[in-house]
Amino acid sequence: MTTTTRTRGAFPLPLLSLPPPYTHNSLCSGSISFNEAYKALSNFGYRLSEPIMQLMFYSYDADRTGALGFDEFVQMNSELSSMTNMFRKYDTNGTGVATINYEQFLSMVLTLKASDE
Ligand SMILES: [Ca+2]
Repeated sequence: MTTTTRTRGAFPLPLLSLPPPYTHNSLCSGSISFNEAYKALSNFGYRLSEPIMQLMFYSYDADRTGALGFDEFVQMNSELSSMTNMFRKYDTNGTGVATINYEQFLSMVLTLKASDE
C-alpha cells in the first residue's frame, strides 16, 4: 500500500486561506499581477504550467486591466477549486490523468456553467 502526498502531485491542497503576502499588500491594493497570481496558486498547491496559467489569468481578467481585481482573483480560485474537484472524481489514482467520455466531459462543463450563473 502506498501513500500519496498532495503537495507534490498535480493537485492542490484545500484552499483554506491566503498565504502572505497576498493577504495584505496585493489584494488590499486592489489588484494582483500575473506573477503574484501564479505564486499564490503555487502556494495553494496547484502545479500549473505557465501557458495554462496565462489562459486562466486572461480568462478571469474580465475587465481586461492586465491584473486581477479582488473579485476576479476570488472567482478564479473558487472555480479552479470546483474544476479540480470535478476532475478528481475521474482521476481515481491521483496521478493528474483521467479518462472521461464525451458525456462526462459535457456534464462537467455544464455543471460549471450552471454554477456560474
Ligand atoms: Ca482585471
